[in-house]
Amino acid sequence: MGKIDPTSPVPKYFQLREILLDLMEDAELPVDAPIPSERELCQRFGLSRMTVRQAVDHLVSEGRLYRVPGKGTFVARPKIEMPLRLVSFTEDMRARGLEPGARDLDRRTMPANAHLARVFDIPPGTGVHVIERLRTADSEPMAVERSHIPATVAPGLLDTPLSDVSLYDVLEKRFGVVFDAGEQTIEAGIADSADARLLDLARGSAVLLLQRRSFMNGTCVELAVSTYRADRYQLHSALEIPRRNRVVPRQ
Ligand code: 16G
Repeated sequence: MGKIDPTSPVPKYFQLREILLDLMEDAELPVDAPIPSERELCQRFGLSRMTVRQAVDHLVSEGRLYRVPGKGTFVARPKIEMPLRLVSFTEDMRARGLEPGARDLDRRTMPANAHLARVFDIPPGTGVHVIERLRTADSEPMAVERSHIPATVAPGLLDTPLSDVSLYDVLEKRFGVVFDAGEQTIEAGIADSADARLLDLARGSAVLLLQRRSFMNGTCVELAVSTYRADRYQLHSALEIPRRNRVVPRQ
């Protein structure tokens, strides 16, 4: 097991954080296992209570540990990597071996305001379906999704039950909508009280706010405005090498 190096310029709490992360990676501390108590950690690593608490607080706020009042601190599940591909929630969850779910929260058709009219390139006042659903993975709430789809693209869509059903599947099978391009904006946010309740989060928790536009033949067909749990999702992306740094192979 790692040791704290008192001569290192790396703060001691950070060293302890690294040691605990290593233990989690080596599966010595598997998911849902309790970590040693503050007192044990102080004794084992010769650290003050304040330093130990700082390391543990960090890991809790990073979503790597979770606290159960009166019981202790436990190892959290690894976060899900947010797909940067145009896949449906259903497809993504199934690929991870999780059971996708959708709970219908609200559905209505509303006249397009100026913003929606611009996004979909339709006259203001034209009908737009708004479908609000709570998405779950193995019954655990993960995201609140609000999909906007021009009514002309999918007339009668709201008559279809959309609980525990893939919207993209319905769009393809019933309305011939197959997306061929997409773009997405992701930003940090704070859960409002309604989303916090739905997502089983404390009010004011960090969330990821996503706006996705999905296109077919150059026309935007879906605008999804979604709130994802930041304690369950992380972003990972490959990095492109800028042209100036590319290694030119020798002849
Ligand atoms: C994804 C999409 C969402 C879409 C949903 C359909 C985001 C970031 N992504 O979650 O736009 O409505 O898939 O999933 O919002 P479904 O086919 O499983 O209903």
